[in-house]
Amino acid sequence: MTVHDLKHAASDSARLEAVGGRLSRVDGPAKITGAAKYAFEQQLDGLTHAVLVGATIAAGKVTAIDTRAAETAPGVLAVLTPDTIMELRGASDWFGNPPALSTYCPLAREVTFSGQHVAAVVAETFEQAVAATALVKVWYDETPAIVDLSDGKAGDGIAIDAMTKEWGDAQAAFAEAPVRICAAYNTPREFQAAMEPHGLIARWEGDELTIWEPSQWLDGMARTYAEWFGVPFENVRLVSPYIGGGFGSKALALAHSAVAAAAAKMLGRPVKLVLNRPQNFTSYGGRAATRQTVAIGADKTGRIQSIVHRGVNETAVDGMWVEPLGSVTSIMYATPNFSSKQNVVRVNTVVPGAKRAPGENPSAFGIECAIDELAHELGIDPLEMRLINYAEQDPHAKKAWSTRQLREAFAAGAEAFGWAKRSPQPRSMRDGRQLIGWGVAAGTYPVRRAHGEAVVKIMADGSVVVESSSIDMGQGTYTILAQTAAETLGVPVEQVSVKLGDSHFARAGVTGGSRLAGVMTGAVYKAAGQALDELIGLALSDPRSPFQALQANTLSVKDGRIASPRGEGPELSIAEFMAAVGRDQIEAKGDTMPANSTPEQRYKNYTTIAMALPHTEGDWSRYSWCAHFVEVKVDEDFGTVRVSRVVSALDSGRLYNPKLAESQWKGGIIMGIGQALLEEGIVDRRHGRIVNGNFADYMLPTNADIPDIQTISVGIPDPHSSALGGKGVGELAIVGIAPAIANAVFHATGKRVRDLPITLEKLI
Ligand code: MCN
Ligand code: MOS
Repeated sequence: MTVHDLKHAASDSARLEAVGGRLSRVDGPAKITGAAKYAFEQQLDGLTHAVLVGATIAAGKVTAIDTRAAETAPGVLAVLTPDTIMELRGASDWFGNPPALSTYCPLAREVTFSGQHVAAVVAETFEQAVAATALVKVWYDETPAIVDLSDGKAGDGIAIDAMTKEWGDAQAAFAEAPVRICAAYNTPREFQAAMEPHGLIARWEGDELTIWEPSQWLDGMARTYAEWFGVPFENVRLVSPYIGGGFGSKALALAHSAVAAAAAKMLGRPVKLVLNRPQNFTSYGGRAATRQTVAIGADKTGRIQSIVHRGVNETAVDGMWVEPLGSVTSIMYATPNFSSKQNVVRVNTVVPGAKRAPGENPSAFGIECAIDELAHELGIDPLEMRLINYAEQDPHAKKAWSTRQLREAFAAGAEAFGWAKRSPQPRSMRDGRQLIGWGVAAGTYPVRRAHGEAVVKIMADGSVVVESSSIDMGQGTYTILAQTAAETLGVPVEQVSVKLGDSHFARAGVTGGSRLAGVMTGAVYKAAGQALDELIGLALSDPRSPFQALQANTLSVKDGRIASPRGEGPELSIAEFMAAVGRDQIEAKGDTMPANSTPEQRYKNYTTIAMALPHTEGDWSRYSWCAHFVEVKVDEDFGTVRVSRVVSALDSGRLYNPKLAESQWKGGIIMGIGQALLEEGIVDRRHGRIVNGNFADYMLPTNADIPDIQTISVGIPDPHSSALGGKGVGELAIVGIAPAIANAVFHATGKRVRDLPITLEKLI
């Protein structure tokens, strides 16, 4: 331990294994040594390989496909086209709404985006399948594509009424405000860019389907497969113990998933299909490109009188994605008058999807830059500006915050960063030819809640097994659930093994919206509590129990040993006790659903998102909060921007494991640095094609781009947010970091860049 670590340990739980302890990732050694087996590493007998053929146009019809040459190529087992692939049934959406069409074909006849799957080759080897795809000839009847939001054909789009938020008279109050700013902010198409690609291995045994596929939602995806193939939900088993990142992209079964599962059924052999890197940019959607206009009217003291916000995001021609752009705008600052509206515009793209903090992330880019512009206009320090307009309650829901340590975050962050030493004028701080800029921005993410289920088993040897069909894609689920079970049962954490990533374990809902940790610690706490009650009940009442003679009404378990709390009578290890009473195991299944829930409600809770609990339910409005302080250095001659320092103070309530929460926050900050300076999906205007769909041209931050990042936890336990008092961690820190950088760049250069990413040509 370094001195730094010790200092942390003092404020966290003293015991590593307890909830709140800085236990290292329990899955770490398996990952470092290569023992962890990822989905595509399964070795199955008779495995075949499928490779997809993607459309080379962005809009039009497939008029003909010539498969003859491919079919006779070495090793080829089948060439699938819209005409030859088996017919699937339509599946319900993630709310559980029934499908619009009764059948589903995952290979397209009507092309709505470049790269859309139109055919697939299955062969004995991967190389044979790749070679044969080059022999598949596809003819198209091409029609003009709407390439992106700036396309003249795109139009204003469709108004999404559900996104409208209004109170007071925002337009009139804005018109009358003595100080006004109004600006447009744009974010480009961005991608989740997880290291592990998408893909799967599908195997049928009779009408039972096993899928090895990286997944953020085993139960939801199992439902989709079951519906596509018309088999009972229980017949589908998804396996996904390790995942190389998802960032929102791996929650749904997608067209390529359907192709592989259908091919396996048709051939009667297991099929492996893994998307290549370019296909990972077109087979599922990243963050939609967005445009926002933010108008703020204030009085001369900086008090906001009105916010008028208009947003647009791109969606697909044949699918709907709404990126809620007014989500942060409507809650961050107190204002008597407010109006936010949003449209979506259809363009020829794959349906955009969830990328870490969908909605909140671009929303914060708009409002957190705009507030900085207002501060500059008024000559008020941007941190002070935020305090002047601090929202003491949720301005939209008009409810009290469950907990909001944002003021504490501003104070702690400013102190650690040295904000007081900032000189207010742009271009007033420099280090030789490097202009120095300091920027601040806030972030937030709602506490999304749902019910969870877990099985906890106390084994004959005293070990404990926790089972859940939830997942760990790197956040730390294995570790925090081991800590929760260890603390609740009073056993050393090394005796606990957590098994995740199998849909035949106790059910779990989606790992999205930063909810899993709160949901699953609650479920494991409950199941472990039930297992403990059973253990103690047995010890007190079983005739074979050495404790029975004590006539006690309770016992305690500490460090895996059972004893009377007053130290009377025997003391036995759990293993000795289990032997004495002749038990193999004690098993408890616990869930946080209301006791009278029907099986249908339980099924719906785990396989759809329809039963999530609103974050403004009851008397409280529940959010995590953060404040980012950023220093940038901008080269005066070249316009290159480097982030040289980040200090972020964050309120995620109680932390289950501060070491892992810090790592999550830093991950979000790093991703936010990428968003601010590097990431941008570029569309070729002639063909509507993503031209930088690879890791060489789609720029992502590397270690050399990332400075030392300091994170400070300012959270306090929030009893209204989760069973153990934690709020969400996973997405919080990616919210607000890009505007903090944009504001720092303005402070350094005097130039406002309102289009992400902030590349050097925009500064020259
Ligand atoms: N945690 C904590 N204290 C809390 C809450 C969480 O210590 N009060 C820590 C735990 O280690 C927990 C982790 O933070 O495992 C994340 O918890 P939570 O905020 O509940 O988020 P989820 O477990 O639901 O994870 C999903 C979230 C989302 S939605 C995206 S997107 C995202 C993210 O997590 N994708 C990730 N973090 C990611 N991290 C990795 N490595 N890879 C991804 O794809
Ligand atoms: Mo996260 S984008 O909600 O999976």
